Amino acid sequence: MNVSNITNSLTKIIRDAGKIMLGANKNRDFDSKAGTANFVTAYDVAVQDFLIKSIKDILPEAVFMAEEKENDTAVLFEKYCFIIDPIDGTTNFIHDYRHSSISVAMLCGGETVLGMVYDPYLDELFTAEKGKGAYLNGEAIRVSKNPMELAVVQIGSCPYYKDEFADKTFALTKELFFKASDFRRSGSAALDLAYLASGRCDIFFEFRLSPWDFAAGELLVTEAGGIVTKSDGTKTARAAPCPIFASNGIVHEELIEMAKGYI
Ligand code: LIP
Repeated sequence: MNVSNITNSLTKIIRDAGKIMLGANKNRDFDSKAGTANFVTAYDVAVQDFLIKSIKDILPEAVFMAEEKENDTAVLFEKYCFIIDPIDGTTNFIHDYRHSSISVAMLCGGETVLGMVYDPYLDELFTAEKGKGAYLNGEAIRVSKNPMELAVVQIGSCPYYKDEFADKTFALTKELFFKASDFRRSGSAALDLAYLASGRCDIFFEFRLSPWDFAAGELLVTEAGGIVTKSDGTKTARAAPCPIFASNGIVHEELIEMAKGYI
């Protein structure tokens, strides 16, 4: 199997999945999931079902880890495992806030070899293949060269785990606010990582993210020259949620030194 062949097929599949999001009517009925403020809509499920069917049509042996299904972490080490967030930024989607994305990563034997994050509202498709760089709609992208004092920091607020993470999230945000230029909170971790990869921001952190939130975006950042670790500077996980600390690389050591105060 040639990864680039999958990239070509997946490009059409993910854009077609985006049409499901754009076709959503104003009725964004949702169900609540575990935790606070954690929602799923019929569109999350429809996009996920479409992606899984379409990928299996081109790669019958594919297996999946996805947000809106029961998952067995053993699939992560299969020959072709796809990690899917059908709508990253579901709360934004429910509010018709128009900043949500579809995130798909492909792992071969546990290694991420392909990542795609698609924003259907702006028709922006961020892609990366392991060792081949990162791209936005086919144009090469790179992380910024900004030092800390010029950095724009994207934060994730762990809204499903407010009691556990609110204090440290906003304390670290305040510390960064005084050392960097400013902060943003978009509501889509996958797009935050894609924006970091394209130099639109310089730091992203969230103290708890699931693999489907970041698996594709992490490859975008590293292929664009950035660094992604846990809050202690160690390698990220795929089998369980973990903290995600990403940067343009220039400010990573300083970021992780600051994070030590909040582990
Ligand atoms: C969301 C992320 C967001 C994070 C939320 C949630 P979802 O993904 O994109 O940045 O703060 O906790 O994980 O649940 O909308 O796919």
